[in-house]
Amino acid sequence: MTNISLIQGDITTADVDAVVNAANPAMLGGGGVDGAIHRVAGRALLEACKQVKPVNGVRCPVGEARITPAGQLKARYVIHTVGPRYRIDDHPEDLLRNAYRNSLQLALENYCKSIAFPAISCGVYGYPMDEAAEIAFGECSKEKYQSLAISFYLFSQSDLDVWRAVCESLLTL
Ligand code: AR6
Repeated sequence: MTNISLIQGDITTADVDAVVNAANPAMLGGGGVDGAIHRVAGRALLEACKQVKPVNGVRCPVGEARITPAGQLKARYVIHTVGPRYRIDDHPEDLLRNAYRNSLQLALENYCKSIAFPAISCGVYGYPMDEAAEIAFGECSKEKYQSLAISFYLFSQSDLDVWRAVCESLLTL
């Protein structure tokens, strides 16, 4: 998994083509990493999100992804995806895998060479870090994404430690 790196820090500082946002279906901002991205990206990101046509108030269903320009971020694009709510949504593992898959697919379609992910669903949405890390690595390590430099931004040292341990355990399988 030489194209994958783990970084402890704030994803809004990532110098990559696309930053992935752990959004909600309305895609108009929120708390956590979503709030941080919108704060740094500014008004232009909110306006770009509003351009995405909602269907019954939903701009991005759970497990899907949408791409917009990135406003004031260093990145060119924000890829907004919605992870599952761990104890509420059925088959959260499939939905989380879809969130990664659809984000990576959009990055490739838009000629991105690098992409940064937060730990989707691991905050308010309650997904256990270790289970989420396993799903993330499982999807991101696929051959078809080899051309992408993929970084995971973990917010705290303890989150980074969990992801690193999961990554090492998968490498020794
Ligand atoms: N950089 C990197 N990671 C961060 C940052 C940051 N600046 N800030 C928080 N995290 P969450 P979710 C980590 O709750 O669980 C929003 O309100 C955080 O520590 O942001 O997918 C949306 O609008 C955690 O590990 O996303 C939705 O309503 C991870 O990012 C809802 O929260 C994800 O936590 C989505 O919930």
